[in-house]
Amino acid sequence: RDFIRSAGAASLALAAGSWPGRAHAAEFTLKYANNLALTHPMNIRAAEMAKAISEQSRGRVEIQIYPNNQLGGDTDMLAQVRSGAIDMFTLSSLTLGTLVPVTQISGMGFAFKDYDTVWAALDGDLGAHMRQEVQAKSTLFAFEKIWDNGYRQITNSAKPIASPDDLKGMKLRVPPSPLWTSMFKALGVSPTSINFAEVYSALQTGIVQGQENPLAIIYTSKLYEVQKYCSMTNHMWDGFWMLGNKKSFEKLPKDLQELIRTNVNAAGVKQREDVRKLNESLAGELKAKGIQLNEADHQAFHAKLKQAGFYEEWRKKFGDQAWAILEKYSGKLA
Ligand code: X2X
Repeated sequence: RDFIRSAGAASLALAAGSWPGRAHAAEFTLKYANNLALTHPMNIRAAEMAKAISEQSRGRVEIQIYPNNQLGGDTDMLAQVRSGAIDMFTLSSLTLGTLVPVTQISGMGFAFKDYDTVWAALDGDLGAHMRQEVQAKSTLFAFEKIWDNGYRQITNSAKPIASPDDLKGMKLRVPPSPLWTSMFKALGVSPTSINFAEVYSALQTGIVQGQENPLAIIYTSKLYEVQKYCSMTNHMWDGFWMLGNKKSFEKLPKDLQELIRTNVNAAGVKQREDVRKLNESLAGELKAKGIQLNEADHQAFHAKLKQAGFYEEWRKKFGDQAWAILEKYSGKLA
């Protein structure tokens, strides 16, 4: 908690654009937006990253951070980074799939058995394939090292979820992405797509009863204030691509592009360690906040997805080439 509290102050200072020591206007200013709380490791490491880039470029480059949906929801920020209104944006690979469909492939249910497998895939040819598609089919590029979100768990206000049958009739929210909707339809519910910016209020007002996210987000976005149960389904891993607007970066001198790339990727790797540690340590904190945690039957969820034809549906959508790369890491899914 001290780790979060102290670093939160650092990112607050930076978010206000008032980092001490910057004496003059920068030659190049890049706007970076995200959808997470200031205390989430994403913003803690982003604040450090921005400071390092400013110092190493001797003040020539300033990264202005707009955290916590300050510039709108994910759908708005995606439109802004595509147009160049903002220059950088960390977006879930699945929500990016509304623009470049194949980037949803990293969110396949139960695809990665552990973090070694996640990074082997995402830092390997699966991530490379996704980045090539982003580069080829949009005005964006994705930095090499994807940032971590974590394994996702289901929270709700009604009851513990042990198996898919417990989801019956439940009003669940998912982020905007065809794969997320398809996954929960396969599990037997009709999920509602809502940008993260509106999730807390949607839970508070009962528009939806539940949602799914890693523990680090449930904690840092205080969803424990509007949820009673958290069921450890680990139904998928999720990550955030640090996206850049191609034109914004082409304007920069090559040496500054390289300096930014090195620092962005270094911050992403540090953030992964923070998120893994946080996700592994928060069960006690969440219990203390009044959340009732329970283990869920992963086999039952995995079997339900298979029986519903979820894997077969997405193998056809992603195509054999991408699917073969995925199964190198996941093993046979469909
Ligand atoms: O929207 C969500 O649930 C979040 C914060 O995890 C993502 O950005 C995918």
